[in-house]
Amino acid sequence: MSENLTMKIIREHMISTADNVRPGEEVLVKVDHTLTQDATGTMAYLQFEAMGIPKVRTRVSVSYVDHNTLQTGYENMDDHVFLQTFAQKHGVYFSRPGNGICHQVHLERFSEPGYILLGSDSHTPTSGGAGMLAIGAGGLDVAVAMAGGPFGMPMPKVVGVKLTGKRQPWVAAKDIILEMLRRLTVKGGVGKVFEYHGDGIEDLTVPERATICNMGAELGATTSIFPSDHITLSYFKRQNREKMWRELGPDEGARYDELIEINLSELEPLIAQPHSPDNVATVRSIQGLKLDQVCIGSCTNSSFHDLAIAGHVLRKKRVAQNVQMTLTPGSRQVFATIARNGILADIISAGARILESACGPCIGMGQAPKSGGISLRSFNRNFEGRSGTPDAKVYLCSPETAAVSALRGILTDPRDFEGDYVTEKEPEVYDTNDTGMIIEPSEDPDSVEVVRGPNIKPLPIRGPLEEKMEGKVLIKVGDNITTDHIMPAGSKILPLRSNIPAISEFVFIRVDPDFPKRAKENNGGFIVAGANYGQGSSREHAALAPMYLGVKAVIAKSFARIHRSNLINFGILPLRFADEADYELVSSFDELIIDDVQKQLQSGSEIVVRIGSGREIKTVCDVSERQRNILFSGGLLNHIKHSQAEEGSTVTQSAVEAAGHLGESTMVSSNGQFRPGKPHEVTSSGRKDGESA
Ligand code: MIC
Ligand code: SF4
Repeated sequence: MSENLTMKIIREHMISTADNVRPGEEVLVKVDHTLTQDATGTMAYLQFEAMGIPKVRTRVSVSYVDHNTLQTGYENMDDHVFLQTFAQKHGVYFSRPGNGICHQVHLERFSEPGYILLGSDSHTPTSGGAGMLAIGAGGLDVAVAMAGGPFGMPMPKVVGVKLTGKRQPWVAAKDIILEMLRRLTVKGGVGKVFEYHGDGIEDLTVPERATICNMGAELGATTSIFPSDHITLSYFKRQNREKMWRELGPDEGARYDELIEINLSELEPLIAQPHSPDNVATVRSIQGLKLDQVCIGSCTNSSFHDLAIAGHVLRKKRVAQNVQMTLTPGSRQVFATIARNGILADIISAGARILESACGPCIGMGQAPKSGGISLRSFNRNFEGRSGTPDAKVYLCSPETAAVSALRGILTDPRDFEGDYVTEKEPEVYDTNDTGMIIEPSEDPDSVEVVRGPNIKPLPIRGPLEEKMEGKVLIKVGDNITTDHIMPAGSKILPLRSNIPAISEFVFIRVDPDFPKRAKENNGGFIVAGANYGQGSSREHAALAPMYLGVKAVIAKSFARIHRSNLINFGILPLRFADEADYELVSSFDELIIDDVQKQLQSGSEIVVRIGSGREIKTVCDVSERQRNILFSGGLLNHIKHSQAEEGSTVTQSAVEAAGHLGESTMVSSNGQFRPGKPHEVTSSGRKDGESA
């Protein structure tokens, strides 16, 4: 049967006895690469440490520092030093602060077609631009993968996205993904992988493909992927990693669960309006909007091409007086390249403020707009308050639209730019010297001491699932609640990521400032929500901190994938209204009771919830056997410990057992075996590099 690329990679990595896993049923896969960033990484490594395993068992694991780079107190550098020493001791590569945004650097220096990457960041799918199956997850899932355990996810449906035609000048890759969001919305990708194919993909370089895969996260998708073809090969050559390339694509006439077609010739510049990435309009239809800020950067749009086009537009010109403009190169490699060839000088002369290669304004780490300000950004998320200014209005567009608009001071369709569209050619070979910036694991791990500053607090763990759950509805929220609503980020809160008692004081504060106090006064309780609860980031703190405050269950119309797994991993029941209309029956502060929770969960997926007055509603807890056991134990870490105690086995084996079971062909990479740019022998499927799938 003609197979699509996604299914080829999943099939090769599947750890399962069942041949036919249907979409939605849990599938367990072996993980080849992991990545973490500093805001999720500290917790993930503490969890890995709790499993007692000395060295990661993946083919390659990388720890990046890119989020918490504004150091206004000791906390962030405490985390950086912990991460650096931990990586050296436990077999992990460490990408230093300043080396770039995790997704951009992973694409450049580590990506490998046909492999599975699991990252504790929702934009991990960026490496799908180079033919990887790259999936975002909570830190605990990544910790288990580093311990050699498989990753469980609902078997996705594979949607074929056929690109035809050719873009007009000034129409960017960003406009393709904005078109997807316009058509499908932030819920449209839940449970799906988007696989791009068709003649139109010839029109896209790897970094452009990566932009599309990156922002596929905003569709709620499991991931997005492009084939690995001659365009991928030319990118790998520029990265001095030609030997790590292999050709990989769907079979001729491959079958997809659904099909979407986009004619690139008909596309025009698009923009996402406040406060959701799917609130898409044409730039033309709202042009003229007066701007206060323009930011180019983030893991979506900070590649060489993105900055080169900005340089071309800004050359010998000045940014409008009413606009503050910032520019963030995605990586040191990109930064060095534009510095050497003069593009950076053009951008500086135009008056843009240059920021270090990191997430920066995208996550509210500085550069908050003025009050009520209008900010135009080449980023991927514009949730209310995320910029650091509660009443700012953030619009998302391509670097092309951003640069042209920065000059005029008003939102402008880039096709109205007075000059030609000139794309600077990518360098034949980038600066690929990683020495000292990507630090290799120590060859003498015993001699490395892991440094823990006062910001590193122990991990809180919940007790096992109770017999009966009762408590108040602590908050009732609507549809599309993001993890930024639940656990905000920004420069004040992000430094507390490794200190759960402190960060829990901020849960839901932008929605209801009294939430933490109320949760504590009531010894926890329930959250009631609409559809797509927990969309957006992968931050497990949006489950972990509510768990710390005593939240027992979330009852919602539906959940976003990563957040739902995070809830389970931390022992919070994710309950779905069996009848969505029942959402109306529950109010804030209602007393809810779930009798015999364990029995109910044991005997099926239906869980009956009593509302204080006596009325009953039916909810569904559709979890796999593995997830049910995790919930019984009160979370994944507890479950790992229980498995160990029961079997009397080593933590190493039981940690893996807890998450499923280990296939025979575990990938083992010894320290220093993997070198960016160097080929290596053993692949996850037992193939030799270079052999096609
Ligand atoms: C984001 O873009 O929201 C983040 C910050 O990168 C998060 C991760 C985090 O909260 O640490 C994500 O996308 O997963
Ligand atoms: Fe960083 Fe923003 Fe990308 Fe998240 S979306 S990884 S905060 S640049």
